[in-house]
Amino acid sequence: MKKVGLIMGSDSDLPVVQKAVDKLKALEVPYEAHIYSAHRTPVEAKAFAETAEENGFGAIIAFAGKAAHLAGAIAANTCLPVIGVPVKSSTLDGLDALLSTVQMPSGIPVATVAIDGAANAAILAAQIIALGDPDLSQRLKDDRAKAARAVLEKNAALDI
Ligand code: RP5
Repeated sequence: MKKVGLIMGSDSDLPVVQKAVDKLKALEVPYEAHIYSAHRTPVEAKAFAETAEENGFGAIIAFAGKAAHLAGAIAANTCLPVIGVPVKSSTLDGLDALLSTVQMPSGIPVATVAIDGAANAAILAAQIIALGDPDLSQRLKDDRAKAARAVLEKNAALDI
């Protein structure tokens, strides 16, 4: 199975990244995580993106806060699908990171999820990998059915 790359701009992003790790583990999707910054380590971030396809990755999730250029910088250097997670790590509550991540120029897409939306990023990455993996596709369907059951149980227990 293809791996998911998890690239974060700083170790201060780890609590958000962990939510994606938890979801990928639950779905049994292999992943590899690195700290590469678009600004502090641009050479390493570029090298990762340029070699990601030959290194067995099928999708990349990039996590960054503040002036969040990481997802765009990764996307600029690979044709693999890139998912951006804007991280709430500043006095602007993550809106800065959201706009920096989502407002990509035409031709270089970044599939941007919600601020701190790490679980959805992991699910989306798994859905991409599942296009070539029927077993993973079934696990995603089971996971969604489980989530629906949880809501319906809460509905049945609602007493206000
Ligand atoms: C971004 O700047 C990182 O992704 C992080 O969210 C933010 C702050 O980084 P630190 O100053 O905490 O290392 O590049």
